[in-house]
Amino acid sequence: MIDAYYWPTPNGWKLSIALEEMDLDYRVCPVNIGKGEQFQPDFLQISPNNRMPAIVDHAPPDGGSPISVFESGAILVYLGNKTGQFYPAELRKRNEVNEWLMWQIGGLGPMIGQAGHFKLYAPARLEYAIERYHAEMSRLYGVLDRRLQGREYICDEYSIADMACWPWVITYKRQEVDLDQFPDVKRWYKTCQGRPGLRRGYEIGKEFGKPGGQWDEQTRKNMMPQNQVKDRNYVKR
Ligand SMILES: N[C@@H](CCC(=O)N[C@@H](CS)C(=O)NCC(=O)O)C(=O)O
Repeated sequence: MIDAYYWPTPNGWKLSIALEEMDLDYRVCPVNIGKGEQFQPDFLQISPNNRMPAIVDHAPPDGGSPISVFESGAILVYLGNKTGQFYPAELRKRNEVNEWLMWQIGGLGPMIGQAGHFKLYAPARLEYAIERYHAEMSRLYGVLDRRLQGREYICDEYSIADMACWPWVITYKRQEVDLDQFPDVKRWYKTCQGRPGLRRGYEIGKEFGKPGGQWDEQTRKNMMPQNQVKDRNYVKR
């Protein structure tokens, strides 16, 4: 049994999609990030970065005591290793999956996140920041589009790299990305969407509410480190 510390957001969906695609036994432990549950001491023991997703695997492959994992990329690698699914064992194939997984973790996710932040959530409209992150996001869409030319999935077969990237591309409409400019991303996006496991994963926790829309005062406090500096003295500078 795996405890899935989760909230339905792009990073959270990576976990729920992997759990469903890999047909794993799990239970959802909701972490309402808008309400600040990522700062609960028990959760910080598992995820010291005060971010979800995280997992606790009560039946780890080595048969030992439960293992906790934070960071979505580390979780996908852990689950790929545990199940032997969507994470090829062969050196060169695994290396490619690692490259594209790390590309998502270090690039696509954070840059789309910043683009969305300045476009949708910043208290003031900052043209420079909006333009900078929109341009970087578009560049990354272009990189993905070129990679997908002549390929069904990001690597030889559907893998944890697709599971990491797809939940960020979902946001394309709100991010004002014209998917017609990236025809191979568009085709890949729809191919992934046709996978029953991915669709089930995307539905997990939809009753908690989807991200987006306006943030209320409490959410702004919990989700913005600059407010945490003032209000909780949690983040120091
Ligand atoms: N690098 C982390 C990022 C996770 C992350 O940013 N999660 C967001 C939701 S998508 C979160 O928990 N936010 C809570 C907060 O900002 O305090 C990962 O890939 O797991």
